[in-house]
Amino acid sequence: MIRAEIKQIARDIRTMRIRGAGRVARAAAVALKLAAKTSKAKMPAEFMREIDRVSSLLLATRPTAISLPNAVRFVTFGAKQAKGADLQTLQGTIISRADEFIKNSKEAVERIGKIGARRISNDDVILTHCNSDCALAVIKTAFKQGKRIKVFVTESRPMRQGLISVRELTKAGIPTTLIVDSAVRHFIRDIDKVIVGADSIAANGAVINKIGTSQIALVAHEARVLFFVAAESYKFHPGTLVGRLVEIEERDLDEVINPKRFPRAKIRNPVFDITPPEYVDLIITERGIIPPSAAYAIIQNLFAWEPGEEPV
Ligand code: RI2
Repeated sequence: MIRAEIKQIARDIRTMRIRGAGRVARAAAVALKLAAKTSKAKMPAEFMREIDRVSSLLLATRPTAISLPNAVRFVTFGAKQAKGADLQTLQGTIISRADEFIKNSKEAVERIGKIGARRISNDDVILTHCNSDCALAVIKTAFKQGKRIKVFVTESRPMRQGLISVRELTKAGIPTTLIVDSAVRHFIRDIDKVIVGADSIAANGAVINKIGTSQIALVAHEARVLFFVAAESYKFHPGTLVGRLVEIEERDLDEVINPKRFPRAKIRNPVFDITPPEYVDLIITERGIIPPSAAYAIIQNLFAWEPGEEPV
């Protein structure tokens, strides 16, 4: 039996009450910690079965952001390795790994803000898409450092998470302009730098992010405007090293429009797209700034797995 609070976290991730690849990952760590803390299991094997069930529930919520499986893997790794450990040790391991993940994740966003802010100059006009804590950390840190900047934010249909960014940026006192997604090319000449987040980054440096990102990258490329991605290292996708393709989530059609209004039309709602590495100038991670071609090395360094074991 999975506890109601844990099921609620999974539901909140699925319905996007909890959203943003980093927040989703941290929520998964919280859910696993809760499962470990409240478990009534009497035996280690029973406890690990419960943890597996909670992991599967979490992993089934959203398919694209690799931050979620990477978080589950990080939190459960120690317990899975601890063959023969007693129940208390296993519980303790899950709880401390969850705390560690959450702490590391928050610190990573802060570091990305500081590292990325160095790439922002006075009088820069920045464009961001959707709502990414990492991208906004860069912008807000630069502004706090006293850099005079202005920000354009795309609405980000269908869920309009751009409005969250507008609220956050204006609250911080940053001059912000809201535009619809299709206005990017119209305004691109006013923009110095594009900064977006990522849900997954493939071994070849391709960036999977909110639908519309790749169109913005194309427009930026054409206009020779710099295109930055801000992402923690747990957004890098280990499976892509062995040829795994990243699944692009397609969500409810109701998010686009009530399908009953157009009964004869097919409606599609993919919520992420893939920006090829050629359009990405640099990736800002908590470990430093890398070109997209270094994604392979990051994945190799960070995600160790046993020979024969499939990466996530
Ligand atoms: P941070 C979001 O996905 C957006 O695509 C955003 O760019 C990305 O996660 C990364 O966000 P969704 O959950 O982790 O809105 O930087 O579908 O906050």
